[in-house]
Amino acid sequence: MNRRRFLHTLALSGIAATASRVPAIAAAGKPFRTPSKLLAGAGTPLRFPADWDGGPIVAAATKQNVWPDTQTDVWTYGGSWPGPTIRVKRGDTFKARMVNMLDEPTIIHWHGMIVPHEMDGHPSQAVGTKESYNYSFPILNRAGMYWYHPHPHHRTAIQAYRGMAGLFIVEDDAEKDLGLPDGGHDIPLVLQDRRIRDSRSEFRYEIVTDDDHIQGFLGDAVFVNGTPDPYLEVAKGLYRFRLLNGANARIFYLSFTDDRPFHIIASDGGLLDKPYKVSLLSISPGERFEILVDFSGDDIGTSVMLRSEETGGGAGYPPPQGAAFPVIRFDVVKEATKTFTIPQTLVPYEQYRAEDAVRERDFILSIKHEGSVGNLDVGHFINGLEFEMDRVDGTIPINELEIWNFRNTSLAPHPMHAHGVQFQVLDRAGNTNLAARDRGWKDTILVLPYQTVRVLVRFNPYPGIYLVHCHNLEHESHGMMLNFEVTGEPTGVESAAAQIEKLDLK
Ligand SMILES: [Cu+2]
Repeated sequence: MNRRRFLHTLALSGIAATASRVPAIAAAGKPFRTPSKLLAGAGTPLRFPADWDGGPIVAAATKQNVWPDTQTDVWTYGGSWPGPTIRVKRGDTFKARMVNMLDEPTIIHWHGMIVPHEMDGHPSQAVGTKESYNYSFPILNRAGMYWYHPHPHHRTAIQAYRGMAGLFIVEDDAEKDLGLPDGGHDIPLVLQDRRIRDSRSEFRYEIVTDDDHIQGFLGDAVFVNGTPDPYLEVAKGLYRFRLLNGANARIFYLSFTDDRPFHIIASDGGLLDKPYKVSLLSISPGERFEILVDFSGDDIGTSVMLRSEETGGGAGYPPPQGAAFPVIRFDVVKEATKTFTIPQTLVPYEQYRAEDAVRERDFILSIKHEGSVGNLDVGHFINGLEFEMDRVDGTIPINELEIWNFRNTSLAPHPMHAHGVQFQVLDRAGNTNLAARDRGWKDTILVLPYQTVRVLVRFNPYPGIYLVHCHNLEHESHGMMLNFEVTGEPTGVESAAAQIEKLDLK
């Protein structure tokens, strides 16, 4: 038994130890439909969203060939399933116009991007049918993969589920100098799950069971870049895969079917200081990781599957979410025409120190569930509060380092996301020896059941109203979100170049 299997066994034993505390979630997770044809060598070629053309980003109900032979009702940005990929360079000014052709309000949030409040997609900025919103902001962020999705109050979950999401990729010189795999060896992988109807005419979205309320909405089919049963033909070489968990609620526990190691090179806010070798990586809704995967030792004609493993659940462990399932198959079909190597080091960055923090604040994460099994009344809270649009729940002086304690007192995991900032993990369950997945710049951090994760946070350069919320979109839409106001004078907003210099956002 290797170490990972042993940990899973421990996790399973955790269920028994905490069974009395987990009445509703113990049987959670529909068994995942296993697309066996993936294993048989068939499937659907991985699709790639088109690059954004610079024109209006129109949110609208459309029909798309999600499956090659079927028209499916989805809501899209720019008529693209998934949304068009936006590529920008650090220091540029990004300008775009969002046009709402849905029958309900919407607004775009640029997840992970440091932007002025007016550009952030706060739900109070949502615009109605046939209205538009103009965005313009300098690109301050480090090179990395960010993303954009809707953020209207109560409707984020359904709009994202219907298909509104796209990638926002920032490039910079520090990244370019590393010579990482590029071109056809630089592949985005957007992971999502859906419940599908037999007719495939639309995706089902019905929040019905206790588990739907407590765990969030879990699908019974997985999609990568919107592709069902996906496979990708690869060469015998090194690949950079950029992973986004764009699912509403599902946490993926990724490994390869041959347990091969791979290297994590980047997290939410871009490149790490060096590559970290792992063979299992969990990714929760809203998070991004970039990994290097080497196929150079594989024989042409062979395949390896990226899968999501089953987990045991229990206190301090990932929750059970059904059986293991395949995510995407890689078919090794040819020799590589270009050779890439794994860098020894990546891009250094300022490491925050706990002793420099000027205050701490608590975010108590809780779920209220009352009533009988099968008919629970469920609420999701931060510090006992549900979101109110016009209530400001805290003020944070600009440019002061704080320690935020995310204390999960509930039986569900919460991927906690802050707007307007990239933060760093201080410790998880008191352990400052961080796993690779907790290193680097983060904007979304998974807080497991009954666990405390502490992060170091400093807002700069923009004052204004921002949000902290759970990125389990059902939890968020049920109100697990607070407003806070960053106070003080804006710093360094004369120009993007000046801001980058002052912030040392390497
Ligand atoms: Cu949550």
